[in-house]
Amino acid sequence: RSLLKLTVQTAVCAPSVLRIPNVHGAELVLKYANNFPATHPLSIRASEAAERVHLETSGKVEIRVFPSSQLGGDMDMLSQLRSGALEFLSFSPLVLSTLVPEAAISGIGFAWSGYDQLWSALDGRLGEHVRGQIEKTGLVVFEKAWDNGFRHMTSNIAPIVTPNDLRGLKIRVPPSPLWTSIFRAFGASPTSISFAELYTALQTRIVDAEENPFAIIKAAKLYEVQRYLSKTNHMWDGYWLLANRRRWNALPVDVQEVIRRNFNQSALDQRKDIAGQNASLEAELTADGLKISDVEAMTFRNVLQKTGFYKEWRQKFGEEAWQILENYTGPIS
Ligand code: X2X
Repeated sequence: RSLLKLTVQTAVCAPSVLRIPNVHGAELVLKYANNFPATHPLSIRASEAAERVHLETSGKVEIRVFPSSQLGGDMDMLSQLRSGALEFLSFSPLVLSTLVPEAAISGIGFAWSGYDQLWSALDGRLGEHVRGQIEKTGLVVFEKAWDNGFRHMTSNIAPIVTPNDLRGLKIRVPPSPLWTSIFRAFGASPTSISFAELYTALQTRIVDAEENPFAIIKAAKLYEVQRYLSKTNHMWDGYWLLANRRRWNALPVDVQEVIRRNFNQSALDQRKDIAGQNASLEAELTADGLKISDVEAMTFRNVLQKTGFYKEWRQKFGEEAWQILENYTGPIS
């Protein structure tokens, strides 16, 4: 079945058939969602991909974009995706680990020397391995991961400069065991809160601290409710673009190709956006009122080593995945 060819033939043979009942004129209306602000490059580039799909299919395929947790918190969106109520979802590999434990491996603390190493791993064997695990759960995952970024810690209380500054700190983490585990290892008091509730949780002081990449801190205006930022780069997080398999398999193969190609392309565009923003955001966030400090990353990593954090996660991820990771990063534990 080919929707595109079918449309062309229909157009040639019987133009009147082109009056399609849908108000937008699309034959296929699909939904895409994420938890990012609409102004973040992830949402902007996803909308661009949807527009290109619309154009390339001559208006027959419309992908409606729902940014900013409009369809619910992380776990709600994941269940909508699994049930088929939602066709596409950009999802953090760390949060996905509640379903696919090995997906979180790219987020292990203080593992990466930088983006070159990270993208070669995710575009290479590590990404392939993780996508294989994701597909086993019945989801479809596109090849190119999107960037969220290297994460930094922010707080309302005091600058976080040494690992000791984390002791007893009420810090929000996204819902994922790896996140809770890393902040417990530092003696902090982590609480899992969906991104949709983060701003309010900080504003009402349910928590005093959080951690996110520059681009999110900017786009979600977290500087309005936080005073200090420490450039910890403690872990990387990104997004896989997931699809519901049943809904995906129901699409004509040529439509699948157009969607996959355009979203993979937008992922690469979005990586460049984040790289560009990273260069200027530190100055912007300072102007927004955040007091920014540097940290000695090694002192944090040493704590993780001493508390057995790496040992524990190596066991959880399994030797195969860990070896693939270390082939890119060099020995971590
Ligand atoms: O929830 C977060 O902090 C965010 C937006 O970075 C993720 O989706 C992991």
